[in-house]
Amino acid sequence: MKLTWFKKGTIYQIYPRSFNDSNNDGIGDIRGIIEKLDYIKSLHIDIIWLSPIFSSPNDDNGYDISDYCSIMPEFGTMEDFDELLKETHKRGMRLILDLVANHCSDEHNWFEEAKKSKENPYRDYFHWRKPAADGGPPNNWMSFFGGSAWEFDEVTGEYYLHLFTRKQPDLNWENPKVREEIYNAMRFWLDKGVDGFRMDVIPLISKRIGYPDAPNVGFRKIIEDVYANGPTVHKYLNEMNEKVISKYDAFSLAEGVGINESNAGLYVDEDRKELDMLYHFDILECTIVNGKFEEVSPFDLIQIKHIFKKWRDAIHGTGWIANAMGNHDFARMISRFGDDKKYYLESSKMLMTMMSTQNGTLNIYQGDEIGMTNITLQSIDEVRDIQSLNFYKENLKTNKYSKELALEMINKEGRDNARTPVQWSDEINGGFSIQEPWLKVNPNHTTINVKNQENDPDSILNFYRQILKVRKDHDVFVYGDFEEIEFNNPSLYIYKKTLGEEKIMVILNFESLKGHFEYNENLNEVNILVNNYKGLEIENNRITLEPYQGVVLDLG
Ligand code: TEU
Ligand code: CA
Repeated sequence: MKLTWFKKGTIYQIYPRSFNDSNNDGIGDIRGIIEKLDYIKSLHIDIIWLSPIFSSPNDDNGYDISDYCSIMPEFGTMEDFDELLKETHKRGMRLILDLVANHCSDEHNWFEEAKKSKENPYRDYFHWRKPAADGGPPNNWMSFFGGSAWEFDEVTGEYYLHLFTRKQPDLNWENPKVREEIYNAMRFWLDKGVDGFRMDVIPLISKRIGYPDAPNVGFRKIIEDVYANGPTVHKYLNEMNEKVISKYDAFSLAEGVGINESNAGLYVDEDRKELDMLYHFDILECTIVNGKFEEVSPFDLIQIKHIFKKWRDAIHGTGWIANAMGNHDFARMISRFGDDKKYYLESSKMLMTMMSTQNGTLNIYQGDEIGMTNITLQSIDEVRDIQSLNFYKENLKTNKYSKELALEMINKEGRDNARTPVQWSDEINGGFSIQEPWLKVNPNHTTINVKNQENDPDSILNFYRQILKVRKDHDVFVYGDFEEIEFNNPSLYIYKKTLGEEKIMVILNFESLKGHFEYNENLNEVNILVNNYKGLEIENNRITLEPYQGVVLDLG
């Protein structure tokens, strides 16, 4: 296994709209990010990933791009971006952008041309099909955000494909011109000195020939078997690597939607020269049985252990993954996996201890470093996310759930939870902006905020700093061989990791009760590297853990 800067690196994801508003118009922006670069650096971050910053009508907050080589005016100018890149590099960090190449905006010039006529030179940039015999959509494909994945276009009498909203038409990757356009956009940013890309829904770019109907199975299975992993996906990723990425000191991080442990290697095995790493959805979706808002299952530690194990095995020695417990598409990690009330501090730090000691690149999402929690929006008027709004609208038609319940479901799993403005201080709007922000600030900003935590040595923020520094100093955290202890223990997660002379043991208690663990060696003398409590009860070979206690012991 080759050791590289991006493998050992810690990635910090910024959702620019919600990060920091420098000109007080209620929307986060690039200058707002520049203001906070020293803060990001203080977390021992190596790589910053920016969610899309390109021109966009914002149907899906920038994931609907209308010009790949421009900056969204709300976020600033190209000069602002150049300065951000320069200032990031000056601090020894890297910057990657979010490449949304499966689809663009319906307001992109390509689509505006394409819909003019069947003969238009841009027509073939998209997927157009004749209506079915009854005039309905060409097949039964459903959009990720509800409703048919096909939209009828009156002018030419055909349907176009959109796996996301109707304002996000899918690009036709079979067309070499489309691929060249995307590669050129990549080159534009790489030539500026950008260090790589996070690749949005990249497994979806190749569509199945003949657009066959999806079978009647769960949506996740449909994604894997029908939407993702199409027949030409590897050919094009290989081409993209050869023609673009490999020419620069840059890397690619794939959003692994529809990728499972059996086909992951095809995307990230080093000798295949496609992508550098991927993050999978198994942890992120482990409580979601099928649909986003429905069938939520309780959190289960044994399941988490299985997921980490299966991914370690899948790519061991050949490929690489990134690990994430949260991002802009999911509710807040502490609210989903920890205890955001009584053991708020302890469980936040314990989860971070688990994440920082897993093999793989670590992905952190803005605000998780201060333990930001879910928000309770009071009415549908406060909801901003298109996925939640579509779910609500769809439900009004079907009346499957009461309006109150639908809002409750949105509050539990909706993406706005992760998108509320970052809480910098206890001031108005959490110090994000003086102007009313585009999405409500969590009222708990009066207690949960960066400023408070800066001054508190026991804060989540300072714990993140401490453990990320330890991770940086100990390669065993990232590359160590993993040995599972008491795998079937449903309350404790225990593992040893070894790399050369370095040897650590991680013990994590996932319960709000004390936990006990007996080891086959005397532990009295061991050095404690990380601990989310002040002390640790050790008696010879027996350890007693406090609720949600997590420790890393140095056995070396
Ligand atoms: O997400 C793709 C994706 O699979 C998500 O739609 C995911 O299933 C869902 O959000 C979980 O609730 C990417 C982006 O991360 C997301 O923000 C975009 O909306 C989407 O692609 C379309 O570009
Ligand atoms: Ca602004």
